[in-house]
Amino acid sequence: MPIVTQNQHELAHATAPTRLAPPPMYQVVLLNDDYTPMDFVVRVLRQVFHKGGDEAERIMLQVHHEGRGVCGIYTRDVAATRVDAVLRMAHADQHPLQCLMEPVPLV
Ligand code: TYC
Repeated sequence: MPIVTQNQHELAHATAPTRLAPPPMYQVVLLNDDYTPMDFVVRVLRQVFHKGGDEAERIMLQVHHEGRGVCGIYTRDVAATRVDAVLRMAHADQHPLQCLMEPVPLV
C-alpha cells in the first residue's frame, strides 16, 4: 500500500491542473526608410510572414506611406525569430530595413 505523506498531498494539490493565462502577444513592426527597394520588402513579407502577394504589397505600401506597419502578431519567441529573419535578410542584401517587436497595445 503506498505511503502518501502530508507533503505529497500538498504538492499534488498545489500542482493540480489549472487553466493557464494566454501568453503575452507581440506584434512585429516594419519601419520605413528611403533606401530599401519596395520589391525587397514585399519578398520579406512573403518569405518571413507567409503573406500572399496582395497582402504583402498592402503592408509594404502602408509602411511606405505611414512610416510603420504590423506584419503579424505572435508569441514572444516566434516574434523574436521573425525579427531576426528580417534583419538577416536585410543585412545580407545590404539594405537598411528595420524591424522590431513590441507588446500588442491594450486597444
Ligand atoms: N520607402 C521605400 C522606398 O521608397 C520602400 C520601403 C517600404 C522601405 C517599406 C521600407 O519597410 C519598408 N523604396
